[in-house]
Amino acid sequence: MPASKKKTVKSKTDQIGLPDETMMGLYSNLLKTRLLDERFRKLYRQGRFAGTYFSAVGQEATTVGPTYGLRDEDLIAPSHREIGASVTKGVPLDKIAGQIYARESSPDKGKSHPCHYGWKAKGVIAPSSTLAGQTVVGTGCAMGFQIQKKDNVVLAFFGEGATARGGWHEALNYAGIYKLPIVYICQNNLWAESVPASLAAAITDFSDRAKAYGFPGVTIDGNNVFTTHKTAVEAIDRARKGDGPTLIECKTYRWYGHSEIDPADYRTNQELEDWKSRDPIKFAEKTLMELGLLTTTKIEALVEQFNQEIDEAIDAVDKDKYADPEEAYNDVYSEQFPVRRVDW
Ligand SMILES: Cc1ncc(C[n+]2csc(CCOP(=O)(O)OP(=O)(O)O)c2C)c(N)n1
Repeated sequence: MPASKKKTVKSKTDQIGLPDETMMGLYSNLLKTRLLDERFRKLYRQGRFAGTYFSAVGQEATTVGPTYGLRDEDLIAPSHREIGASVTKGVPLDKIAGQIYARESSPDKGKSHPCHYGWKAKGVIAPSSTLAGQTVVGTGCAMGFQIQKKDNVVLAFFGEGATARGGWHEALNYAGIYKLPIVYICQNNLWAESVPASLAAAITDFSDRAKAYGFPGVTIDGNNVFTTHKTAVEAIDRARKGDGPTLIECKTYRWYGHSEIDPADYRTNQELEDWKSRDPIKFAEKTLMELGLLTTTKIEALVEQFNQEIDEAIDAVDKDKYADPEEAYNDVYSEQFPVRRVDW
């Protein structure tokens, strides 16, 4: 065969197309998110904090990949399962744990749900309890960036169930018209509580919804962190250049119930086992080991380091006191709420 016709076999690194440092950074954030998430599940079961806990175990690559490499000034508009976005954006672990424990030092002074992670200094907007609420707020923030002529972007996260909400469609329609700098990331984990995706929409690929609003939609493997990162980077570049939004649908799966109080008995063991065999962490580990970037010893060292950071963060918030009840009135309105005490 003439030299010019020879097939060049690309190395694995070339196939992935990411620098070693980026691949390792992605993996570290995946691992830290998994360890933190599993720890919160355990603490909830021990009765150490109130409410419930929404685990994102199994879906970490959908949040870590897109968030990795963002600027502090770029914004995250999260829903209830984006612990990985906060970890990757660099929100201090004691702020994340503070939210879980609803203590005085928590970002919202204990007002909201344990999994409503927000932290202004790192550009994570506090989530809204109303599904897709932060898709609307995030779209407004993207409009703000455009008006201010800033080349920052917003990443808005939600589940496939939330895409049925009216506000979600209005937000995407608006963003399409004005070519706003926003990337919409749908985590299609097949279930919205106990409602299967097939009963929430008559389409299989939720990225199809983008067609109606005049911008690109793409469906990807949400358990491959290298894919979620690369796809998001392309969409983020488009958004920064003023070319408008992208809708990325990540096919993924949550391993546990909707929250810790849900036994998830509406799904089959087979379905769960199939998805567990596609664990995003194990996939990244296998890839990095094949590339010679990771060893079992290195993994053990990272686990030890992250567990220590998690221990320290939890010890700190555990000792903290609950916020004064009057904090409920603060940071709610732009001006101080006039009523300081209510006698019930
Ligand atoms: C408007 C509204 N309806 C219902 C709820 C209660 N609720 C919270 S999460 C959830 C399921 C959301 O499913 P999906 O959007 O697919 O996200 P997932 O939980 O699967 O990550 C529901 C029904 C809510 N918060 N807001």
